[in-house]
Amino acid sequence: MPITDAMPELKRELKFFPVENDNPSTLTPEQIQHFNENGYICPLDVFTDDEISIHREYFNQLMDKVLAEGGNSYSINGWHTRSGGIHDLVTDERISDYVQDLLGVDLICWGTHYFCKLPGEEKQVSWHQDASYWPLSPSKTVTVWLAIDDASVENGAMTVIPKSHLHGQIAFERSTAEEKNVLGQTVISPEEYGSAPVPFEMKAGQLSLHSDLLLHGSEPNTSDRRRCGLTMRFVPPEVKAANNWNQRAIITRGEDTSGHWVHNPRPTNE
Ligand SMILES: O=C(O)CCC(=O)C(=O)O
Repeated sequence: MPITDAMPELKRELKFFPVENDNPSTLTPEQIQHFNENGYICPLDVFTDDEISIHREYFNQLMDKVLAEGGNSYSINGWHTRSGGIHDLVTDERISDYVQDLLGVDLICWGTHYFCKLPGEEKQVSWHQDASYWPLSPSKTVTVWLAIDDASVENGAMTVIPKSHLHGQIAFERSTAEEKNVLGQTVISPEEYGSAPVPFEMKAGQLSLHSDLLLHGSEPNTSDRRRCGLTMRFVPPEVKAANNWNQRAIITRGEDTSGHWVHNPRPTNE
């Protein structure tokens, strides 16, 4: 299948924009150079064991509710506008400090999604570029992947192809049923687009940062340990969204200088 345009009413500019920041406040210049050259930074420390265990307990309660309603461990998608606990994570100053060094002083979070692989689960996340799924332009989303549980190769850590973000949009196919893909697209032969795959092995409470053009995916969880991560998607105000995706935003730092994004305050009715 050829590359399709997820955003017919707005022509998308899909290429990597290197970060230019000579005076980072939290990341080191070497980490920013690594992001530009490889498309990611991993791992970074954020939450203590005590802090992340509170966020884990919060997720456990959300998931109990979702499972009781017939959902599954991937159903908690886009809940940042209705869930105080997720709102608190995306507005955490330590996370904003990291993201600010890549995207600037004005930050918008437009999406969140828990990817929770249960012990022994057969589902995978097939190789993909986030930007191919999203009606956004230009391709400047940085994803924070926060480890809610420890992530290792055995329990299906997210794995990336370094340098693949430098190829612009890469052709993909619709995933087959046999793949058991959590999502819907598959890039064939990812190894052609960068260096050897790197698994993001992390301790709970650590996070990674990746470009929306970086090829990544994850294998089934062959262990008896759950692997849950929360993705949080951040953009600078210049990024525009189609399909009303601008309605789901939280301005997490600074202001929306474009006036495009609709800010959702912390929900009070949880
Ligand atoms: O958590 C995973 O296994 C995949 C996450 C992912 O695909 C993403 O962050 O876009």
